[in-house]
Amino acid sequence: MKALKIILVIVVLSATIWMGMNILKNTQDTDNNVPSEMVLIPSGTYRMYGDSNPVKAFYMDVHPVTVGEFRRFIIETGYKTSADEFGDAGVFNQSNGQWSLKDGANWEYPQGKDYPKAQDDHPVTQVSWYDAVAYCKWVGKRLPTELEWEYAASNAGTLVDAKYPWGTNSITENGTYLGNVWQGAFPVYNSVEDGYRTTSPVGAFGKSPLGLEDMAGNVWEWCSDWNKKTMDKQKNQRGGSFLCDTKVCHGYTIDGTSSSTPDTSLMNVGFRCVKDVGD
Ligand SMILES: [Ca+2]
Repeated sequence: MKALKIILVIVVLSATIWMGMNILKNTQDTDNNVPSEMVLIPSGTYRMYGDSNPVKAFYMDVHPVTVGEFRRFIIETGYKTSADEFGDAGVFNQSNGQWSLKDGANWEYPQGKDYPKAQDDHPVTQVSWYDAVAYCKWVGKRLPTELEWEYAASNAGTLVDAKYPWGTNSITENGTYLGNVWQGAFPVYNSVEDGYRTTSPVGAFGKSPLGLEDMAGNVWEWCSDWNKKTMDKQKNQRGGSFLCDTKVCHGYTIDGTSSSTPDTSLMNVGFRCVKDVGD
């Protein structure tokens, strides 16, 4: 009888330990520690510019940093953006198709003070690379490398033959646009078939399979690294913007690229942050 009790205790203890180990394993697999409003991008290998690169797992913001989020940063830190230091920023005139530096244009008034304020749920623009780095640091994050950005856009390397982060080669599905880009004759006629002449609220066009929003169109996004084609004079940008027309600028593909000097602020460039797993 005593032996039977001992066997029973051993069986119960073993079952408890086994269940505990499985709960621990499942917790690790699903990563319940994903920060709010971020997505876990799993580790893997990704080919970019002809080289195969290992990529460590990281967390990425679901959407570009919004005007509302950036406002909190400005209010709480008193930070002065590059555009506010210079007193002007780059604005694109959709009537004549010209870029120019416009007095007073900044993160709050991306088209200048004679246009309405940017809405809180839209991606912040008119931010330099320095501004983007300062914001990410303030929230305990960092900018993604170009490799990390493209790897995330490709759904962690699983989209092999797709041009776009949603997994197909078409910008529309059943007649509905899947990203905020330019329709019409760039640069002078924007037919606004997708509903937005400039920026759109983050997430208005749905999520990628990994759960990321606005990885194509809406605004270009700063990356952390220097652009090799410009001999390290400019910083990389990814994702394309509302000014991208398929016939002229096809930047909103997974591998579409752009770059600007780090002090540049433009009305179609924003950013999102990433964070290392375990930080
Ligand atoms: Ca549009």
